[in-house]
Amino acid sequence: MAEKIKHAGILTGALIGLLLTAPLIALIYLGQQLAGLPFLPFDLFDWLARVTPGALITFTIDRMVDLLTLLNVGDLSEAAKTSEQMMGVATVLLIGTILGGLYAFIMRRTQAGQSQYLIGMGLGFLFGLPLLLISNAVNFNATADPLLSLVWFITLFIGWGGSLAWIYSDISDLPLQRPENDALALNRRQFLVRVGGATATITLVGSSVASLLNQGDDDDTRQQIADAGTSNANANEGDNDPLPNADDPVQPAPGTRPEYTPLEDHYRIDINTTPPTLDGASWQLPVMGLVDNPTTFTLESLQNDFTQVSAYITMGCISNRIAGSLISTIKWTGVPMREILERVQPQAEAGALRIVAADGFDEYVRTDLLMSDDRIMLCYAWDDQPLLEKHGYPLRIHIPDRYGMKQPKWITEMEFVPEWEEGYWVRRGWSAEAQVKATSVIDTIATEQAFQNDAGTWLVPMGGIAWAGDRGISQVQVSVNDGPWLDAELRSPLSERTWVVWRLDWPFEEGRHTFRVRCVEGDGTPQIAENSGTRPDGATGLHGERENLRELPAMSNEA
Ligand SMILES: Nc1nc2c(c(=O)[nH]1)N[C@H]1C(S)=C(S)[C@@H](COP(=O)(O)O)O[C@H]1N2
Ligand SMILES: [Mo]
Repeated sequence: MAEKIKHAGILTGALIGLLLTAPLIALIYLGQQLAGLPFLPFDLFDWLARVTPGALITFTIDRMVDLLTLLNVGDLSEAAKTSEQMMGVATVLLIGTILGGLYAFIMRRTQAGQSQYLIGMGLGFLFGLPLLLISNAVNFNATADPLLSLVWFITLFIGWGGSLAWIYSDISDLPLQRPENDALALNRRQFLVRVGGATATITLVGSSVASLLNQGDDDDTRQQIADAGTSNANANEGDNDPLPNADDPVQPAPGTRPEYTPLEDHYRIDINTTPPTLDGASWQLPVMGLVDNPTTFTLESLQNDFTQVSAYITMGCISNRIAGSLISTIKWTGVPMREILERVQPQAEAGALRIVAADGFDEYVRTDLLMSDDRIMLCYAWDDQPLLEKHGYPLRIHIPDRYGMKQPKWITEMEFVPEWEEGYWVRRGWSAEAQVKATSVIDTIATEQAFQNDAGTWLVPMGGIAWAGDRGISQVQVSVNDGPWLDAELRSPLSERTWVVWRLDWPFEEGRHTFRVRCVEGDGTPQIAENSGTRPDGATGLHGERENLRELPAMSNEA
């Protein structure tokens, strides 16, 4: 009769599961960096974000943004990405922990001493298989051979399960307390500490090597960007391509955000933890459906066979809060959509264009709108260089006056269909039209740069931006402590599709003040003052800043 083994507890099993999942993730990361294999934790998060009901995912993202705002994290869209990535890794750790506990539970229940390795490896397989299927469905970046991928992950996950069985059985063989007559023997706790040490070492070494490789990649892309030629990002600094309003007498108040967003600072929002990687040379854009002349375009033909147009454009995300950072201005270059329409000839019954992107994102644009707005552009360059991967390489669309959610990146297919339908975010409860709401923001109250006017009055420069899609800004006003609305000066914008920089030199008064800003659209429509959150139509409400102004630094210098 076999002796009954005293199996370690479920918590111990869970702990072993956790300890083994950390190096597992490190090795997956290493595989990504070394061989372009998919990084499953990110794919898992991307997939979760897709299958989770819109309201729940929006709620979660909103809470996350709240938290990050509270923590005062500098770049919100970057930070949001980082925490999404952390959530992906944490989910995989959690699954590994649960499976470790489950393994211990099975062992205690069945006393399956003989088949322990089979059970462990089976669990490893069950762990890996769904992740692999998910990755297969959502990952567009992995460049590795799918067969290599299969072998790699089966080895890793079965190895994970085998190690789980091995460590668990070793630990179950050990006494809880060290036997008094054997100074070299370990007890369970000491053994676990050793296991922890070993897994931590693998995790650390694996992820450090992968990080180093990753660093190299970043340097490469930066080099490519540098090589790509002239950049507009420093157009302010007076190189060969000055901004069109460089000579405007109204200069931004010190501390106003850059009127032209440097490419590397442009906000980024999409449903991917890492952007799809498309090959521009082999990429094709079929424009099909209800058209007389279905045509497949290459990137080269879009760049060479059609008119090239450029425009300074401000884009904002519908989930940008009042005074949030999910809004930027950059130079867009591409083909007028009109010329594509002329080529393919949409039929009378083509009610809308369905645009499909490489990441599974889709949007519909009404044919009427495409026909009536010549500014709609298929865009292949930002800041005078090919789109960066994260911003939609090789092709994205620009539609004036709409939030970013209506403007797919990484376009792979266009199809004219009979009727307009709800696109990706609309199906998840966001606005069908997503027309930009007027917004105005105080960027700076530059007490440090206060100056005296001819009459000897101290003036504090303050300023910021105002934007109403393509509808223009006719007036910006500031009110101090709910007093009268003072007119700000408006700098001529980079284009009728960009934000307007405003400035007000305010006669200094000591004390605790609340500054509030509002704008008026080009046609006289006032900015909506009533507060409403971002969902579903985009945020409204006035931005305010509270400041406790003591004596000005400049005034004390004077004294
Ligand atoms: N294919 C695809 N296109 C997309 C998205 C996406 O998730 N997938 N996100 C949209 C949203 S919500 C915004 S705000 C803009 C942001 O573009 P940017 O990241 O280049 O600034 O891209 C839009 N286009
Ligand atoms: Mo967005």
